[in-house]
Parts: sequence; C-alpha cells; structure tokens
Amino acid sequence: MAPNTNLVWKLSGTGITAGDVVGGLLQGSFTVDANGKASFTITLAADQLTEGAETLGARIFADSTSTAVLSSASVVVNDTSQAPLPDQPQVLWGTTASDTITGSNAPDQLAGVPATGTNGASMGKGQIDTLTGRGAGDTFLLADSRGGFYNDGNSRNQGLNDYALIKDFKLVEADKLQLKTNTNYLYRNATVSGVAYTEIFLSNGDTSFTAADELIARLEGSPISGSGLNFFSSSSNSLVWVTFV
Ligand SMILES: [Ca+2]
Ligand SMILES: [Ca+2]
Ligand SMILES: [Ca+2]
Ligand SMILES: [Ca+2]
Repeated sequence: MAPNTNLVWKLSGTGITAGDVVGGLLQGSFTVDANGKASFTITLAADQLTEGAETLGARIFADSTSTAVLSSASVVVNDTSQAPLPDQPQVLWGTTASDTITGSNAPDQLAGVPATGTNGASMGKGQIDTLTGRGAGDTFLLADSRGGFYNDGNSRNQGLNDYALIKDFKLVEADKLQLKTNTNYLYRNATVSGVAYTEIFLSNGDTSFTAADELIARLEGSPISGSGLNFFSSSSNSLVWVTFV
C-alpha cells in the first residue's frame, strides 16, 4: 500500500470485551510504512471469566469510518481458566507432581497425591502439595489405606522436600487431618518469616525430636494450641482434628 496510508483495526467476536485485551482497546489506528507495509499487535489478557471458548475476529479498514474492509482474520481463544467449584462436597486428588488443589465451600476431601498407586511418587515422595480447603469442615489426607504420604523413606533427614502445605486449616470449621492408625505422630508450632504454622511429623516412635522424624504437613491458618513437642497416635492423646484410617 502507499506509504503513510492510515488504517484502522478493530476487534470483535463472541464474548470479546475490552477486558480481554491488554491496554483495554478494541480498536486503534496504524500507518503504512515507507516499504508499503503495516502491522499492529494486540496482546490478549489473562481471561478472568469462565465462559467457554471465544472467537476473536480482527478486521482492518482503510478509512476511519470503518466501511472498507481490507483484511480480516479470526482465531478461537480457548478458555483455560478453572471454573470455581460448586458449593457441594468434592473429593479431590492430586498427581505425582507438586500440586495446588483448592476445595469448595462445602465439606471436601483433599489429597495432593493420586488416588491409586503405591510407589514413592504416588505416595507423595518429592512433592510439596498446596491444599486449600476453603469453607466448611474439610478432611486433608496425609494417609489412606495404602499407607502414609510424604515420607521420603530416609531416616537420616526430616524429609523437608515432601509435605502437604495446608493453607487454611481451621479448627473452627472442624477441618481434619486423616492419618494412619497405630502410627506415632507429633506436632509442634513454629513461626517462620512471620507466618505461624503447625508442623506434623511422622514420629520414629521415641520422644526425642531428631532427623528420624519425618515432616509430612505444615498447617497455616490457625496454629493448633500446644507448646513444644506433642506426641499422639490413634491410641493416645486423641485429638478432635485428626481422623485415623
Ligand atoms: Ca502431588
Ligand atoms: Ca471446603
Ligand atoms: Ca475448611
Ligand atoms: Ca517428608
């Protein structure tokens, strides 16, 4: 085209709003350069709505009244945003990677590990899974009939590379941990960088705290009351916030 020709671009399509485009503009102008070429760039914004795939159309006009269409193209923008979970009980399982899992405002069951499999990865080895229960009394699984999760199996270190990071453990909501029956555990409270949390360890069975005790969870939100080391199992010091399998 002739250099210096003014062109207009416009975006349209189902579900396309100004919020879908960085800069918030659905139209603009640009000019043909000395080589007879012209281009414009738009950047799509991260979609905040769950509304299904959208079709984005772009048209180029030769005049400001937008009557003479020079070119048009369209692309389908797939909606990859996660739908908020409906407020009904969910049973959520993770993967063998470090997962971020969020429940609903109903009583949920949340696990950061897969529902099946008994090898290390299936049992949470090497993973830090971030679990958020949201409202109501949720159960966070740190064990099931297969055994306990997040144990690296190395008694010479505390296994700080595998645990469930539970972001909103709330006694007032009757949130619970699911642990293994006839197994020794301990918890202690700590504050790191201003964040107070409760750490749950699989205990090696004695009453001293050593590298042989294995970290399996950190609870943020409201630390459990109790100072020092608190040992418990299904047969001793039963706690309202633990359920055993
Ligand atoms: Ca996982
Ligand atoms: Ca919940
Ligand atoms: Ca909850
Ligand atoms: Ca661990």
